[in-house]
Formats: sequence, C-alpha cells, structure tokens
Amino acid sequence: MTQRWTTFFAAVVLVAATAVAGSAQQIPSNVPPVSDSDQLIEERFIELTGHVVRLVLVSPQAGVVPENLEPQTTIAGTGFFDLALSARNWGHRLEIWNESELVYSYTGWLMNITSHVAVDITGDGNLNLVVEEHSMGRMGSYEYHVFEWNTEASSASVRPGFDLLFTSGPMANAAASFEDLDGDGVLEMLGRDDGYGYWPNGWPTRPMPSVVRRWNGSGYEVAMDLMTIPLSELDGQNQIAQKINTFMRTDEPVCVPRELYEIVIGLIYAGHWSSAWQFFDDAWPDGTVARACDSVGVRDAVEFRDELLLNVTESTYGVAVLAEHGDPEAQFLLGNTYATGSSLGQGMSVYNLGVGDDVAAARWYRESAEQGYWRAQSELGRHYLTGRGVPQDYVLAYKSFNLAASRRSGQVRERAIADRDSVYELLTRDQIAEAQRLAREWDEAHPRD
Ligand SMILES: [Ca+2]
Ligand SMILES: [Ca+2]
Repeated sequence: MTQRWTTFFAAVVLVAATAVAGSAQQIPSNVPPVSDSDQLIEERFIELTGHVVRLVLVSPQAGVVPENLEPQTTIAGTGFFDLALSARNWGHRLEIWNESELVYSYTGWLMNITSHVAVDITGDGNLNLVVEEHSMGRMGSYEYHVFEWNTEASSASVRPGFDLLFTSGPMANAAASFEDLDGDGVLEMLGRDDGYGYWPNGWPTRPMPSVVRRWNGSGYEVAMDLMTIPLSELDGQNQIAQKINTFMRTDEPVCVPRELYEIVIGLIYAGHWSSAWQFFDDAWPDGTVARACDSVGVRDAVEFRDELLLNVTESTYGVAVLAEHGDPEAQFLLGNTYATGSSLGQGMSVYNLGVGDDVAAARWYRESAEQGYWRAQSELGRHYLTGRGVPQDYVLAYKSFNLAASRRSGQVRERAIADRDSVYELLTRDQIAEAQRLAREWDEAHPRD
C-alpha cells in the first residue's frame, strides 16, 4: 500500500471516529477514491441540513514547482518558502462531494479547511463552510471562500448542492478571523488591509491597518462603526508623538519612522480623522524633511501627507474608510467600485466589495453629489436617467446634470450640458421648472468657495 493510500484511510478512520462521537452521521458508502495522480491533504465528512458532504483537499501538483514561480524566488531562504518546498504542496484543489456527485471544484494555492466548518457565519440559519487560501510566498495574502448549502435547489427535481457565496478578496499576509462583534448573530470578518505594498519604507514595514467587514447578504463590506475605537482607549499618543518629533530633529534627514505613518493610518481606520492629523502635526517637526529608508530623495510634511492620503485612497479598503469619513472624491470612487469594480489603482473588482451593487453605487454617488463633487453629480444624473440603482426620475436627472455643469468649465461643462439637454426633451414644462427649482435650492444651500 502506498503512503498516499495509508493517508487516505487514516483520514477516513479519523473522521469516522469523530462523526460517531458527534451526531450519528453515516458516511456514504459510494464515495469514489481520490485520483491516483493526486496527493490527499485532508478529507472530511460533514453533515449539513441532512446531507453528508464530503470535503477533499488534494495537491494535484505534489513535488512540482509551477512554471510561473522562478526558482531563485522559491529558495530565497525565507521560512515560508522553505516550508512550502519541504511540504511539496504547490497548489491545492478543493472538492465538495454530495454522495458520489462532485458539486464543486476549485484549484488554488495553499488551502485550509478552517474551523468554520458547519458554522452559520452569515446568520440566516443555513450552515456555512469557510475555506482559507493563501497565495503563497512572503508577499502572499489570504482569501476566504464562503460556501452555503443551496437550499433552494433541494426540490425533488433539482439535486441539492453547495453554492460559493463569496470570496473575500485578499486580506493581509496574516490570517483573518470571524467573530460576532455586535452580537447580532452574524459573524464579522476581522483582518488587515494589505493594500500599501512597499510604501513608504519597503515591504516589511508597510502599514497593515485593521479592518472589520460585515456580511451584507451578498458580500462583505467595510464596517466602519465596528472599526471605531473610543479615543479614551488610545492612550500614550502624545508621548509617542513627542518621541518621533525628537527623533526627526536631526541634521541629516531620517527615514520616516514607522510609528508615524502606522499610527496616522491606524487612527483614520479607527474613525478618528482629526486626531490622526493632530498626531501627524505633533510628530512631524516644523520645517523638517524626511526620506524613505531606501532612497535619498526627501519630502516635507505636506508632501508626505499627500502621499499618505493617496496611498489610503488606493489601498484595498482605505477608499471605503475615507468615504465613511465623508471624503467626496472617495465616496465617488467607492460608488464606481460598487458599480463597475473599476477606478482604483488596486482594482477593487478583484477585492470584491460587492461589485454590481447598483443600489450601493447610487447611494455613494448621492453622498458625494450632495457635497458638490461634479463627477458624482454627473454619474448620479445618469443613474436617475436610466433608473439604475434608484427609481427612474428625469427631474432629478436634469437637476444633477445641471449642477454638474454649473460649477465647471471647458469640456467638462459642455459634456454635462449635453447630458442635461438630452433629458430636456423628456420633461414637461412644469417638470423643467421643478428641476430648475431643485437645482437652485441646492446651489443656494451650498455657497461657492
Ligand atoms: Ca449561513
Ligand atoms: Ca455581527
């Protein structure tokens, strides 16, 4: 008997013992064996809504390094690569079986069946299954695949099966956890934002602020309310600011201290916009310049602040944080993200916050447009015109295009006027008067700078 088969039977025996100890669950007798070309990593039988489901993790590429990984990268001496090499598991395949039928198969990187097997993490009464995937390497990140038994398909004519509800999108190179922070029976996803890349001092010292995501029925979205920490719990900042301030007062520019940007970004993510910049102003000595650790180029406080904000906007979850803080441009970008998944440096369609959610998109466009951001006004106008994410309303479409045009010039203004005129033909005389009145009211309530 080969080692693979020994492992296979050992796993079955182990799981069978667990199953007997738990509920009186039966392992189906007609389970096909794992294919000869695969190495079995893990196998489990789990009972969900009366169905015994079989989870299988195999490595289809045991001992083979994928072609897209360069050898020098894989033997760079980092602990992770060494571990991965010795485990000889390059890539895993997850299979979910309903009796003898393969209902789901996914090939990814290093996968792990988490402790959230048969846990209702979405709070709807249906048990979920969470599989963790790590993209490998020192710079890899974790993703979470959330499954649920498809109850709607369990009629007599349709075979029941698993649905992949959602894939979380990459978090940091630190595993996430699931906890019910607000006690409503739905588990929040706690993790870190790894969207800062090499900024500002290189990979090992990049900021990784904490993020809490809430299940919204179809995906996870940033839960700013649950990320907010009371300022009273954030002691000692004044002393840290003073230490940084002293440290940076040197003749030769130092590289920007990690504590400085970590605390500023941490405060922004924890709901404290003004405290973040207060800390920044206290820590960065007036008139001082600093540099990145690996470069001689220097920047002053204003330049670094701009750089930091740009990075937050382009990070995985930062744009949602900024939108929650009321930043109109971030609100517009978040609207775009919900609508199309485009617009962001990090391409949040990949980091799925709920792409294709037109209602959420229109909500963020409206928030931004309310603050007078012309791009949001144009986009909101288009949504009202077509009824996308909002009830179709030509009057409000006209109003939005009118406002987008009113404070702009050049081509932008001409485009907005063309949009507005295209709605004109759809309106009655009374409706035009109404739209113009609404635009005027808004304009009067929002004085120009
Ligand atoms: Ca559920
Ligand atoms: Ca909750």
